[in-house]
Amino acid sequence: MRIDILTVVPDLLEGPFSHSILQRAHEKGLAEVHVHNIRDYSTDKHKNVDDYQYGGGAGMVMAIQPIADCIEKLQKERDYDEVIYMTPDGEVYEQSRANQLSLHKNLILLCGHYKGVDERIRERFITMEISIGSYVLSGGELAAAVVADSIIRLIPGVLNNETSALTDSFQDGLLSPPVYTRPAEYKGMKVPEVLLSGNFKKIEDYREQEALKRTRQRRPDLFKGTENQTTK
Ligand code: 6GU
Repeated sequence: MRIDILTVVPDLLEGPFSHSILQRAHEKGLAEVHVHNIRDYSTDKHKNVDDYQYGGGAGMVMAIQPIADCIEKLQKERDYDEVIYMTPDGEVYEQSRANQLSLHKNLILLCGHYKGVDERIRERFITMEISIGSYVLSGGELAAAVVADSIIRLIPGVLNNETSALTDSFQDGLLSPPVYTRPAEYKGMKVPEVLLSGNFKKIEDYREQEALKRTRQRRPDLFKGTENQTTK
C-alpha cells in the first residue's frame, strides 16, 4: 500500500509517520507514506498556494494550479484507487470505511486548509471526501494522519499479533470489553474472578456480555441497524 499526502504544512505530518507501527510497516515494506509539499508545485513567482476568493469574503482559497500539477504528476506515475479530500464537509469516517480503504494499493490524501480548495479541484480530481468528525480542525493534516494510521494498521503483517486488529472495538460493531493485567489485586481492587478461572468458554461469555453492556451504555447508536458493520 502506498499513500501520498498533499499538504501545505508537511512538518505537521513528520511526527506521526516516523514512529511506532507506521515506521515498522514501512520497514517491512508493507506500507509507504509519501508527503508532498504543495508549495513545491507552485509556478507562481512567490510560490503562493492560495488566493482571495472570487465574489469577496474573508479567508483564502487553495489555488487549483499547484494541486492539479501535483495530482497529475502522481497519476502519471501510477494508478490511484481513490483521490481523497480531507474536509469537514466530507463523509464522516468510520471503521467500515477504514476496512475498505485498507484493501487498496494506492491512495492520495489531499489536506484542505484555509477556506478550502478551489471547487474545480473537487470536480476534476476528487473521488471521495472524508471528515473525521463534527468539529473543525485548522487543516486536514491531523485528519489525514488519523485516516492513514487507521488504514495501515489493518494491513496483514503490520501488527505483531495479526488477530488483534480483528478484535478492536467497532470491528464486530461493539465496543471492546474491559481488560486487566497483573497484579490480580491492587489496593483491594480485584480482577474479575472469571478471568482467572482458566475456563475459556466462561471467559468468552463474560467478555461478550461486558462488550454488549458497554456498548449499550456508551454507544447505543451502534445497535441501530447493521450499516456500521458492513463495507460500504
Ligand atoms: Cl478532514 N479537516 C478539517 N479541517 N477539519 C475537520 C476534518 C477535516 N474532519 C473533522 N474536522
